[in-house]
Amino acid sequence: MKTLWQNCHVASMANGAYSIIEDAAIVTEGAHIVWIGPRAEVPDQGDIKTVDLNGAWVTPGLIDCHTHTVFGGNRSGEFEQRLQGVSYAEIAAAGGGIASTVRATRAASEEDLFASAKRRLQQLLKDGVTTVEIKSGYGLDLASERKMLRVARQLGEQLPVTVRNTCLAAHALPPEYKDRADDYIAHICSDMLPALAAENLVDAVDAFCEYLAFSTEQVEQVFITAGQLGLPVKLHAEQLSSMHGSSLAARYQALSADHLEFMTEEDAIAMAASDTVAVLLPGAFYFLRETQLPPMDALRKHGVKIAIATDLNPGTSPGLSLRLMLNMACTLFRMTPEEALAGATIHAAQALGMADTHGSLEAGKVADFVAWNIERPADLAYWLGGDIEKRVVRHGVESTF
Ligand code: DI6
Ligand code: FE
Repeated sequence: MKTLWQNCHVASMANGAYSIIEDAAIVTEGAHIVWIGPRAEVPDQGDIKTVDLNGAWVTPGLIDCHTHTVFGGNRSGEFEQRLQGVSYAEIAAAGGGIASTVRATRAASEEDLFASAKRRLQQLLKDGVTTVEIKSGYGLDLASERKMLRVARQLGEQLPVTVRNTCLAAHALPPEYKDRADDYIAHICSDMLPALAAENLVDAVDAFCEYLAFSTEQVEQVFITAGQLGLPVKLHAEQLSSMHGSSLAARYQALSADHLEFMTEEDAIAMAASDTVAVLLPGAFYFLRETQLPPMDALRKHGVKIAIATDLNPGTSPGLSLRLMLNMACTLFRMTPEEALAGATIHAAQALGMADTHGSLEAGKVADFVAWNIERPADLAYWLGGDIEKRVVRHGVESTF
């Protein structure tokens, strides 16, 4: 059965621009879009169900392409410490930071992790997200990384959202490998990644390339293993310092390099050549009170595609609204609302390797879209959070919340 969605305007985001269609219509069949264009030109569909969208603006379903939604515990105490002047690096060096979330995540049951992650994910969904990436990386041993990735898979089965799993075993050094980072990387490559991939728990592989995490040489070992397993790679790079991890990511045809405040123009040139998406995370920039801006001019000059994500995590970005991140991308990074929306739709889809099927509204693509009760597309980046009245359609079916 086909459905005709009409009485709406569309920002299709094809080619990374609004690509506006006023007084539009969308025809879906099953989970896919079969026709989209001006309402006056809809081809005769015969018997069809019709839905009136009351003049709403329709965009692709939002895609949050970088999150750490699954974790145990709470770090608001560290937030208070940082407000007293203790730095993120100092907290990490004293055994807090990522290590404290690792302790809490290891101690949590799969059921508890699912319940807390579900509450957070529901916030994102209520904000129009239809696809989300979820990273592991707070387990740091095989059983705990498996537990996190199983919870992420379950979230995708039980909630109206497409979940992509990323294995971030190379997020931090677990305590049992203290001063033995090379050994931990070898364990990831010979034991953890092959086992988790064999259990179909991994869609992509990520690492944290940073002086307080892993070196480019260590990250490269992880990338080589991912390649042998047929998995695409991504990288947390140049968040706190410049190590040219983003150039390394580009050499390995990474889907994305993420954070990037300290990247150089040479890194941008390398990323453009490999069509690696720059995922910018204004929530982490804001929450850490970072002052070094990502090099927006170099990214634009060399045509690097830019995505925006929440980085939802307990330490550096407890962000539960992707639309709020669009606003921050405009205010803090001087992006336009149109660039920001492309960053949470078509460019985010590319950062997950899904641009052929998701991220824009075109015939043949998956029918994931949101009909927003707004006056202009820029309103999505204008309001600071809040709950905009909307209807969310996923796989051609309206979601209820
Ligand atoms: N960069 C981040 O911002 C998060 N991970 C990473 O590699 C922070 C994770 C945390 O502090 O818990
Ligand atoms: Fe992150």
